[in-house]
Amino acid sequence: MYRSITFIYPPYSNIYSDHSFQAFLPQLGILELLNSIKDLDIESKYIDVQCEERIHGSSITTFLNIDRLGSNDIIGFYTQTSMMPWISNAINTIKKTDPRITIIGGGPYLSGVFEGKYTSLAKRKCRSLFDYILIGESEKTLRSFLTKKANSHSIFKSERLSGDSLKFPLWEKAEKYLEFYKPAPNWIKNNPQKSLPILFSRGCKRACSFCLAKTIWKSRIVEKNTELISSEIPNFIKSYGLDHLQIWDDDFFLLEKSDQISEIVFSNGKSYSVNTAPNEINKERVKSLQFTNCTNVLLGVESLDSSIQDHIRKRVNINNLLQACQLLKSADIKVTLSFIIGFPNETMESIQKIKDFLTNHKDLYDYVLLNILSLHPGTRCYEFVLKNGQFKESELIPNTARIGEPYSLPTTSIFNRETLQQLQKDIYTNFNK
Ligand code: B12
Ligand code: SF4
Repeated sequence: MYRSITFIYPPYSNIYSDHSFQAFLPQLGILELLNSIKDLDIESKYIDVQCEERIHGSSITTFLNIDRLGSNDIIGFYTQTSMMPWISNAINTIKKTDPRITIIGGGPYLSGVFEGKYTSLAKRKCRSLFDYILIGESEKTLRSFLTKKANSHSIFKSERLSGDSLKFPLWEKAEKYLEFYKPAPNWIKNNPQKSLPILFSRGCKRACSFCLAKTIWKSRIVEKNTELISSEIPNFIKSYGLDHLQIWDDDFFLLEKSDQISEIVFSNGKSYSVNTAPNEINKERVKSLQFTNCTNVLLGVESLDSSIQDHIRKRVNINNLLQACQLLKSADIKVTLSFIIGFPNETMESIQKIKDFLTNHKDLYDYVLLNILSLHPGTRCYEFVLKNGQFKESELIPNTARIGEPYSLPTTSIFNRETLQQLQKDIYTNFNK
């Protein structure tokens, strides 16, 4: 039986780091895992490396000093593609310092590698790095792993939870980091509220070619049950003295319970923000958002080029976008537009379409988010790039040479990484208010 486990949320995102948008959000999945094992007799901890570095001003080397981590039977890593160079370095350091520690991993990157195709090299690398790997939703699997002690298999496929067992996260484990958990600073500056992120579901019905949602959660959406939602929202608001809930579900309007959620947050006298796609916005929905005090809507647009839209299968066009922005702005709801650049068929013209929209319609949005595409193993976009011979798999696998900088590979030969970063910087600087 294991006695102690520490979960690590590694640093590095592709969010442009010099820009004022530095979102410190907790890793909700880890907080939910901690919730699922809190009744076991196991000491559990949550470490957010980026926050720790802010608190202690430490570097990766001091952070990895085992004294800081304390004694652990198990160290568990959340994995994202962009974090893999840091993680592999961290694991090698931990193994050298104390080889008795069991290293486990879970999260999007590992799920993509073991559920996707064309990833034999990544599989081999991951198998040698982690002692045990849990793929997909891990609550049930982690419990049996911790209590039964692992068997001889090193890869565990997780079972899905039902809506009854989806709890709100165990925030107490992250309380020391709360001051860092912010949405975009603009929201804070213009509207200093106490807000925390939350999810009511897992999964997405859509299957955009660059996204891992389907690989991790399958295409069925599992939502929290109504009783849990009605009892947990008020408790959550009360426990943390919240003014605002950031609802981070992949697409709020794909939830069957979206109306109920809005009403419950509203009846507790609080405001909220949601993410969705422009083609989900209509008059009736905007009316209901306005009535229930939804103050911010993030629209996932990705691209304004029709051939890229066909490729990624998001099915958004400029007319949807214009109409959605007009409806939201006329209801006095703040609009964040989220784009991605660096798709396999990206051109300077396709990026120009984003710039033109932002220049010509300044009154229709408030904030812009623009990320450079990272190719994630397990996605159709990754397979497409490999099949077309744009890159070899060995070039796509994160390697330790990139420690210290966000990992993102340009997926088209006409843009190198620096050009994409410069374009990203220009758009952030010119279009965020
Ligand atoms: C909210 C969100 C964000 C937020 C906050 C991220 C955060 N701190 O959690 C913001 C806006 C900051 C963000 C930024 C980015 N994100 Co994001 N984000 C999400 C989103 C929508 C929800 C994350 C979440 O809470 N999921 C729900 C929880 C319950 O699931 P989970 O995190 O996967 O955890 C479960 C399991 O994976 C597993 N598990 C997780 N960790 C561990 C560890 C162990 C040891 C074990 C056993 C199990 C385990 O158990 C958990 C409980 O079931 C996901 C999509 C999605 N639906 O998951 C994308 C997603 C995670 N993001 C993604 C990306 C690419 C990014 C960015 C790199 C974008 C960019 N280019 O800038 C940055 C990276 C920032 C960063 N350092 O995290 C990708 C990651 C793909 C990949 N292979 O890396 C995802 C999957 C979306 C996609 N496109 O496919 N993101
Ligand atoms: S709508 Fe969002 S979460 Fe759903 S598949 Fe597309 S990018 Fe992923």
